[in-house]
Amino acid sequence: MRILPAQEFDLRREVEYGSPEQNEAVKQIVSDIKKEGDTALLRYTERFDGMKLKAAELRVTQEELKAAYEKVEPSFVEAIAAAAANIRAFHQKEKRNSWMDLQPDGSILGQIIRPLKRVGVYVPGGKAAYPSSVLMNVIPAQVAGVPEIVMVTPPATGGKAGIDPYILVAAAEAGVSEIYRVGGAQAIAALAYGTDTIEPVDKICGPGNIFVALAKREVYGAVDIDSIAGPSEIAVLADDSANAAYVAADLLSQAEHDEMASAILVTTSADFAKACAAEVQRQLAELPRREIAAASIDSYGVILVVDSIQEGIQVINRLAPEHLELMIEEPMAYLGLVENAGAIFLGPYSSEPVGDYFAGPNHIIPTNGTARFSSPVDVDDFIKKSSMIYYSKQALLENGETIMELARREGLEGHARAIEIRLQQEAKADRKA
Ligand code: HSO
Ligand code: ZN
Repeated sequence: MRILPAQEFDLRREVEYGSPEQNEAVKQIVSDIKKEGDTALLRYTERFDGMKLKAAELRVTQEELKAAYEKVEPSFVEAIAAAAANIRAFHQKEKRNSWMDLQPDGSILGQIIRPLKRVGVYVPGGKAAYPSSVLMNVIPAQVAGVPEIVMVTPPATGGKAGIDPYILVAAAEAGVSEIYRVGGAQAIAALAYGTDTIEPVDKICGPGNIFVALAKREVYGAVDIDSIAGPSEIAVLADDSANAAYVAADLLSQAEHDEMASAILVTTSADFAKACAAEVQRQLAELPRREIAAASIDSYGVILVVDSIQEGIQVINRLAPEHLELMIEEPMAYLGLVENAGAIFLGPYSSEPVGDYFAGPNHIIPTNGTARFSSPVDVDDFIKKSSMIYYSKQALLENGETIMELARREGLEGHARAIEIRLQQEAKADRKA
């Protein structure tokens, strides 16, 4: 792993996706699904997934869900249920309530919180089909109160026909039973615009390949979408009190996700930098996914040496990493200085996979520096708010002139008169009384 002084590293990371040809292809698919519905959906499923299906076969049956349980280890079912319980408990704390505020003049102002009605969760096929990500998308929507959650996933996994049983079990454990075997841009378009078989949704979330990401961008506006997730990132801030083997293992835990994942160590100790670089090499050689992890470490991995923990935190704040580990002697003392990081792991026992799978917080976290202005997926992503205004007569009489002044300043006489007519009529009625 390269070791550099922090000043010599460009902290801005930009990962761009999507060629013009890919964009064109996605536009075509989306428009075909919009026009032809199921017919186009089945045609693209045959073309891209090699599965010739009838419309009636698109939905995964209850028997298939039951059969999936036979194919996975009972210990997996227990593990996923335990994780789901922790994730649910954490997200319950995020829930917000509608509120109303009674004003002294008798008006009532408030905000009404409602869940979205129908949400679609995309689950990719192939090597990035993570049961844990099913939980991370579905559970916040459920906690928000979304009554209809539907899942789509390609009908073949890693070249084999059939949906990964671990994905089906995760869905069933989370409580999702409406599942369709469709994937790619065609699945996103079907969710957005609906077909005879698939009812349209209000929001689409979940990770996918480049075609899925481009399709989500294409249908945005007709439906809401989640943010487009980039490759995983980890930054570790360590001093020489840290355990180099632990830090190296945590860096590799994210490097193994993707050749484009980024693992960065920021450290106050040149000796620790060397020890950690050696550990990364040692552990990398033993890692089953060493090819992916090595590619990530070679292209995007770096160890930055800084003079102080404060300087290290400045570097972190500029990186705005998806995950940050504070492997320093007194992590709590420095927590307040961290401004930009999607998820912060403190101390030697809070290894990142604890958060990826089990602790409770969501593992869908802003990447690519977007932690500067955005947040991990949470219950708020699945609600909408309505403002509510009940104005009393007293309030309108007291404030009517002010409102009219503002309206006339904007040249909107109709607005002013909507107020004025009330002020005049109420004054007349009061005179009569
Ligand atoms: N670290 C990944 C999430 C994940 N890890 C899923 C394992 N499975 C992105 O935050
Ligand atoms: Zn991970």
